[in-house]
Formats: sequence, C-alpha cells, structure tokens
Amino acid sequence: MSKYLGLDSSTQSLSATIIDTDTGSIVAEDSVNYDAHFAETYGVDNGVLNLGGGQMHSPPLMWADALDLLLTGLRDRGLLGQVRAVAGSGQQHGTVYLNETAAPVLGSLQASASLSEQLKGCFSRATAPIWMDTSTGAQCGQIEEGVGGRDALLRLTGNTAFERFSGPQIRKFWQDDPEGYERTACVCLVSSFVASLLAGRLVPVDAGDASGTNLMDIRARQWAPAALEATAPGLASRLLPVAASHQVVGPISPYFVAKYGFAADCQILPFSGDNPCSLIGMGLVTPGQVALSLGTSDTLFACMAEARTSATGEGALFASPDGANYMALICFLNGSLAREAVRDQYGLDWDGFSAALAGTTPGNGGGLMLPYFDAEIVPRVERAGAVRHQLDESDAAANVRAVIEAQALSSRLHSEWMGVPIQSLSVTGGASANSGILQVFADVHGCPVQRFQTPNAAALGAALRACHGETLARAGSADWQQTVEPFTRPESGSTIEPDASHAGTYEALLEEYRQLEIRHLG
Ligand code: ADP
Ligand code: XUL
Repeated sequence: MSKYLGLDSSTQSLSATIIDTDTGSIVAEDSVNYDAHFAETYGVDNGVLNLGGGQMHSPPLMWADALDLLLTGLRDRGLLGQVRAVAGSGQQHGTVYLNETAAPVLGSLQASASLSEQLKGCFSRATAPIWMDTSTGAQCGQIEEGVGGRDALLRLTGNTAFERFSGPQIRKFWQDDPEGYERTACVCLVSSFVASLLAGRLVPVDAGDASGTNLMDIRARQWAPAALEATAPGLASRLLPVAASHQVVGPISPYFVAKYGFAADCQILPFSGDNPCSLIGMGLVTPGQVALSLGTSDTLFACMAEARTSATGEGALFASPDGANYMALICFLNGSLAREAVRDQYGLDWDGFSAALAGTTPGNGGGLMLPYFDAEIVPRVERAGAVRHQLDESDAAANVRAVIEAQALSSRLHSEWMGVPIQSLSVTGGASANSGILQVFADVHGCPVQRFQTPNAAALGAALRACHGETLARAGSADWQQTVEPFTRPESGSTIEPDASHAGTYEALLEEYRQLEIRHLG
C-alpha cells in the first residue's frame, strides 16, 4: 500500500491525482469544475469574479466546497483509506485573508457540517484576488521603490514586481481597506489555504509558492524583511515562516478521517504553486532538464541549480519544491498564435505546413523573422507586428521555416540568462505532435528532444511531492530522480536527436537573430 494523493486547486477546477508507487501507476484522476457546480452559489464565471477595474477575485469558500465534493466522489470509489500522504498545488499568487477565528475553527472542524458552513465567519476579506488581477500597477512601483528599486527587488526576491503577485495584492488591500487589513490575522496563499483545511490548522506557505509573492529572499528561502516592510505594516506577524516544501506538517484533520475515511496517520505536506508542482510532475529535478509546452503560447520550464535572474527580469524565478534547485518559467506568448498566423496567411493545413518545413533547408538562406504576430511577453514587445529580414513575404515555405526557426532561436536566446546548458528538452502541448518542428528545436538547442504526456502535471507533481516527503520522514531518505522516474518517462520512440551537421549554421544564425532583435527592440 503506497498510495499518495495530489490535489490541484486551479483557476477553474479542483483536481485530484492518486498514484500507487508500488506499481508506478496513476490509479485515479478526478476533477470538480467550479462553474459546473457553483456558478449559481458563488456567481463565478470560469471560476472567477470580475469586480471591475482589473480586479479578478475568487471566493475561497467555493474552493472549500469543491474539496468536500471532490473527496466525496473519491471516497465513494473507495480510494482514500490507503492514502499515506497528501500534498497539493495551488494557482500561484492569489491571497486569502483570514481573521483570528480561523485557527480555532480549523482546529475543531465537525464532520456533521460542511467546510464552508463552518468557515464562513473566518475571513477578513470575502474574496481572494488571484493571478488574473491587474489592478495593482501602482503598488508594484511603490514596492520596488520601497526596497531600493526594481533591480534591488529582482536581486532579493528573484522577480521584479508583477501585478499578479501576492505582495502588490496585499499592499492594495491595506491601502483600500485598512480596517479589513487590521482584522486580518493571517494572509494565506491559495496553496496554503487549502493545505490548512486538510491539516485542520494554519499551514505555512512553501518556498516554491512563496517565490511568487515578491516577499521572499529567494536564496535564503525566508521572508525578506525589507520586502515585507515595503508592502504593508505589520505584515511579518500576519505570515507564518516559510516552510521547507518536503517537511511533513502533521496528520490529516479528524474531519477528513471521519467524513472521507482517510487513515488517521495520513500525513499532510505543505502545498506549493502550480508551476513549481508542474516542474516536479514533468520530472525536472536535475539542473539542465527543460520542458517546453507548445500550446497557444509556448512556455519553457527549466530546472537550474542557482537562483539566477535575467538582467531585464525576463521570465519568473521560483524555488523548486525539490528543496535544492530553482525553476525558471519563461512564457513566449507567440506560440501556436504565430504558427497559425503563418499557416493561415499561406492557406496551409498542418500537413502543408510540415511539407514546407521539410522542403526548406536549415538556416533558411539567411531569411529571418521576428514572430511578433501579437504583443510579446519575452522579449517584451508592446505592439504587434511581425518583422521579416531577407525574407520574401510571398515565399510561403521560407516563411514557415522562418517562424519555427525564430521560435527555437528565441527560446535559446532568452534562456541564456539561466546559465544552464540545456541537456534535454521534453515537449508537450498541441504542436509537439509535429516532428518537423521538434527537429528544428533539437538542432537549434543541440540537444535531444522527446515528447511526453502528463494529463495534469501539477496534480501529479503534488502526489510525487507527497510520496517524497512522506518517504523521507518515514525512512530517513528519499531520492528525487527515483521518485519521479516511473511517472515521467518520455513517450517511447519519440526522441529526436540533433543533427550535428547543422550546429554551425545555427550558431551563426543565433548571432544574427540576436542582432536583428537588438536593432528592432533596442
Ligand atoms: P492550449 O492548451 O494552450 O490551448 P494545446 O496544447 O492544446 O493548447 O495546443 C493546441 C494547438 O496545437 C492548436 O492551437 C494548434 O495550433 C496546435 N497544433 C495541433 N496540431 C498541430 C500540428 N500538427 N502542428 C503544429 N501545431 C499543431
Ligand atoms: C504564473 C501564473 C499562473 C498561475 C495560474 O506566474 O501567474 O501560471 O500560477 O496558473
């Protein structure tokens, strides 16, 4: 019996993955969609309340109701009694504001009532701002200034101030509703709020999710006093100390034992953010391992040994929940957006697109494109507009190659700051079905590319964290690579090796691309 439960409290749903580490298999996956069950009760649309002025919130009581509902379904399938430990993932950055009654209520939950019935008096703010909130621009500037500038905050916390991050949300609450802030005994993140329900007491934030607050010293993995002071008065007393991600918190609350049949000694671990959990769920526990999701946008996840930052604050830096490493998260907005723009401009389907790629040569005869079909996040480009350099717009095939080479070159160029040579690239997402695209990424990065599938990397990563932490506590040691390996194998036969004969071409093209970007973006 070695079953572990990973929960993922995301923007639109709460999901569960149960793994069996004896057989190396996923034994259950389940999900509760918020709109489907709670749109009427809580008024959410896509899980969110749009309060106007860029304020995007969610009701924490809805997350508690979803937990009761999800566990009811798993209990009825007889799946919970053998679970040794639970860990979880939460959408990053969102903040939950609890008053002083929260701790005692959590400590005396009764199985005869629901979580939301018992918790409804425990909030000093009815709703929680989440990562989609863009109302905190002014606070970002104030926090950066408060710690000595943008670069100072970047060095200290690993990130410049982002509107969606927790610190700016907290500062805005203090400014807009000082009395509400005064009534706040504890500020949780989404992750630590759900963990607290399960443990029946206030559970600290782990270092992975704390990295998304603009409040943590990224190297010390502790709250940074200068950042707390720049954010809101008395904030230190409203936060529990940052927890080590692997440190077991204690047994599950008796509420869940009585109601859902968990074993009384089932252990709870601190939850982490969805991106840090996904890093683990994709098996990235060794520096230099990188995953690339080729979806609507292209998102690169990397495991790195040191807390490096890009000089311009490109990408986000989080502590890895593996306890030792760090993760970089880099979002290239123009992923499938740009690939589809080219495909459609030339009236192709994906087969025609692939044929065009196959019929052109690496380096594209020097024809380059800056693929900003939409405003871009990395590098920062405010205004949409693709740029062609020595590239004939009427030549469909050359434009197909140009957009793919641009994306591969850009992913290499804008991950140089990590200072980690990319050893392997695991790709997922819709466009990973296209072997021609993957060959270009392999050649440009000079490393093997392999396809992998993880239905819910965040929930799987949480379950793997539960296994690792519980094993460490029980047996005294646990190995990360061994823990993740059975669950994160690439699709067999999917590895694409780089073609060494193109290495020189792409080294030269990388420099040309760099210069082209500098000329256009300064
Ligand atoms: P998201 O989860 O961001 O919505 P997906 O990972 O599901 O996106 O990817 C969907 C995208 O995959 C589609 O929009 C399409 O552009 C792309 N796609 C699907 N098949 C191919 C293919 N053969 N070649 C290139 N791109 C493809
Ligand atoms: C990352 C981010 C989102 C949220 C929700 O910085 O804002 O990915 O974690 O998924």
